[in-house]
Amino acid sequence: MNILYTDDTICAIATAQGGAIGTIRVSGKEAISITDKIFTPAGGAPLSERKPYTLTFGHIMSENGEIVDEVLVSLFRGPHSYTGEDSTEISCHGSSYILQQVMQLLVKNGCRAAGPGEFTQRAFLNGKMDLSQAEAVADLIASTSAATHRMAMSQMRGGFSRELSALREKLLHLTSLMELELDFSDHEELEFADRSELSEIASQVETVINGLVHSFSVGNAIKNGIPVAIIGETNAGKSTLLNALLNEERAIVSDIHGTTRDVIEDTMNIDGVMFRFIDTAGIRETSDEIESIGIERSFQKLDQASIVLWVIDSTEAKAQIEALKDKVIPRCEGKKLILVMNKCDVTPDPAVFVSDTEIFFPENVCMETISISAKNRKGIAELQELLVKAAALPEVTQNDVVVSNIRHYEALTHALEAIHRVQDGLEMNLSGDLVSQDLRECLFHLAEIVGGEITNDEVLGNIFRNFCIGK
Ligand SMILES: Nc1nc2c(ncn2[C@@H]2O[C@H](COP(=O)(O)OP(=O)(O)OP(=O)(O)O)[C@@H](O)[C@H]2O)c(=O)[nH]1
Ligand SMILES: [Mg+2]
Repeated sequence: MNILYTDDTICAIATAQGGAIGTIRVSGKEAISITDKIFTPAGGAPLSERKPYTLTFGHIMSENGEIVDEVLVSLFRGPHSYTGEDSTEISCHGSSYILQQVMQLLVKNGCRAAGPGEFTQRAFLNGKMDLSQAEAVADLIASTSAATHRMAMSQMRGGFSRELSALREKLLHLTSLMELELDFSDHEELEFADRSELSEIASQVETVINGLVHSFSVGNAIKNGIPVAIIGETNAGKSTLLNALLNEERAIVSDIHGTTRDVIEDTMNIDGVMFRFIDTAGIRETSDEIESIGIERSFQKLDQASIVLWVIDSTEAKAQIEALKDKVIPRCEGKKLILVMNKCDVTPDPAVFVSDTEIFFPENVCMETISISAKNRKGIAELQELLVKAAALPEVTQNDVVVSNIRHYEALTHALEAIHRVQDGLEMNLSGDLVSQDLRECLFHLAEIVGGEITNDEVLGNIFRNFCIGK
């Protein structure tokens, strides 16, 4: 699909199968005239002579004069439509046979069947919304919880875009001050904005970008689930615990040490909070190359998680804690760590271990202990309660700007690096043209998010490919 090919008229079924009503959208220069060719109004003028934003009842007629369906057609004229072009929406009875017949008639009369996201792509290209808003449309359709819905709604309505445009204003102001300095730098008698004022503006910009970058951990947790790494020695019962938490035999369990070689992930909603559980390869000394790679991944997942379930076989608790504490605990700084004493069915009194072991917990490791039997599903409900408590995601409202899209996060991270260089440059009294270069880079990365003139076809293609057809 040529991403910038928007001259033709497109059509698509916009509703899911199986409903009572099915809607077909048509958009493009000839949307109204093509719809007129297959639609006979029950009375009065053809669509092309009607006012926009009206509903017209009538029939879709087949080529041999048979009635395909009784329908309602809504009429929109560009630029005041979703795509910014002339559009119609044909509401039929929701039979997939009828919908296919109407699609075929449209195509025979000059429409092209739309690819995924093509309507929203046109809305973007016609300036109805920026790229971050277009992406929010997809998020809104995919939203499955109050929090994902609120984030997408705020982004689609332009909350994020407004924040970015305020940043852009500030940066442009800063750039113009810098450039003034450059233009007149030969005139030593002239005074320019003093650099502490420039630093102040740069620092305001830095604070906002930094806040946005940090909001991603919340946004990502809401969208993709809070990452919970399940780690521990081999045979501690990690995979058994994963299966218990997911209530499904997801991972292979066996009494052979080193059963799990690769990372296994799945999400589960507990009390309205989405968790992403990550079972990992058991940590032990090994000469097996593949197992070593698996163990490396276990540590990567531990680093990326916000909650860590350290599963310990309580029949050998003390030894297991001693063996791993130096590898695990320092990596848990800033995270919630839950020591899961497993196999409590075979250890009658598992209350002793932690106090019995000399462990140093850095101040910012928040640690809890719980005894369970993953195999007998004992203590799982209590563990779930602990998890929900540990999750403690802030309440997101429709007014909050929370970054949840990895593309935006990456662009913001680059913008943050650039503004840090600007700040350093100002502090070190670097020449204006060097600082200006970094300022322009910062602006460039912010513009990537909303899709300025620099956005290339490949980026657009990647974004809209993931949409559903008809949107
Ligand atoms: N008695 C008892 N046995 C358990 C419990 N949980 C797990 N097991 C057993 O412990 C053995 C290892 O379980 P897994 O879940 O495969 O352990 P793992 O930690 O995933 O092991 P690796 O993948 O090798 O790192 C299996 O034989 C399980 O049936 C439990 O609560 N009580
Ligand atoms: Mg396992």
